[in-house]
Amino acid sequence: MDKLIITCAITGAEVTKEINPAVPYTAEEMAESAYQAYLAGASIIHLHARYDDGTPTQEKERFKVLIDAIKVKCPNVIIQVSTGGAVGMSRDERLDVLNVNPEMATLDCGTLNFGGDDIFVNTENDIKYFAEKMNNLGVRYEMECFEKGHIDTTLRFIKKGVIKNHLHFSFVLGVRGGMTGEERDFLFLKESIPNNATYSVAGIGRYEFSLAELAIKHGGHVRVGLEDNIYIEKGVLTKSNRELVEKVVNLANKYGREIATPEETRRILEMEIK
Ligand code: KMH
Ligand code: ZN
Repeated sequence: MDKLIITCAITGAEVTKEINPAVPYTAEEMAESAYQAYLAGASIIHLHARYDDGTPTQEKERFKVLIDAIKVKCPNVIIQVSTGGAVGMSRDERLDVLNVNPEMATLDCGTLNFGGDDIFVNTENDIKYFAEKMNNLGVRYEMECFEKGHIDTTLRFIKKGVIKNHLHFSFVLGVRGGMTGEERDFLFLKESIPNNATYSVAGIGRYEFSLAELAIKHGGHVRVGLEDNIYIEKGVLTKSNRELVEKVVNLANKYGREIATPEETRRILEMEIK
C-alpha cells in the first residue's frame, strides 16, 4: 500500500469563526494553521482564499499573499487551490486563481444542491472549460466528486481525452444535497474508478473520521480540516486543523499505514517534483 497522503482543508468558503473560532481568515492565521497541519502530517493544503473578515474570494492577489505566507513556513508543502470557490461565483471568477501558477487545484466534476437552497454549479461545459485551462497551464488537478454521477461524468471526460493528468479522485461525501458517506457509498465509489487511479476521501461533518478510517484500511488517502468538519468528536469543537490531522495520523498508526511527506506525495500522484 502507498503511504497515506493527508490533505488538510484549512478554511473553506462557508464555515465561519462564529461556529468555530479556530477557522483561519487572515494570512497569518492561515499560514500558522497550515504549518501546524503540515507538522502533524499533512502534505497537501487545500486552500480557499478569504479576506480578513472571512469573506471568500478567488482573486489572484489574495491567493498570492496567502500562498507566500504559507510557503515561508513550510516551503515544501503542496498547495492545492480551490477552483470551486464559493457558491454563486462565476466560472471566470473561480478561475482567477490559476493566474498564480498553482502546483495543484481542484476540478469539481458536477452540479449539486449544496447544503440547503444553494446550488453549486458545474455543468459539463464548465468542467471541460476548467479542465482545458488547467491542462494548458500544466496545473495538476484532483477531481472532486460529490456523488456517483460526478464519477460517471469524469469517466466520460477521461475517455474523450479532456481529463488528462494522473487520475486522482476526491470523494467528498456528506454534503447535504450530495451522497452520504456510509461504508456502502464509499465502496461503491471506490469500485467505480479505474484501477490505475488514486483517491482521497473528504467526509463532511460526522463522516470525517469514519471515512478516513475506511480509506486508510483500503489504501486510499484522506482529507480532513475545518472546511469539512468542526468537531474532534461528537459535540466537541476541535481546537485546530492540527488536531484533526493528528487524529488521522493516530488512525493510520493503528493500521500500520505510514504517512507520506510532500515529496512522497508528489511521487504517488505522479506530479513533477518542484
Ligand atoms: N465551497 C464549495 C461550494 C472546491 O474547493 O473545489 C466548493 C468547494 C469545492 O469547496
Ligand atoms: Zn474546498
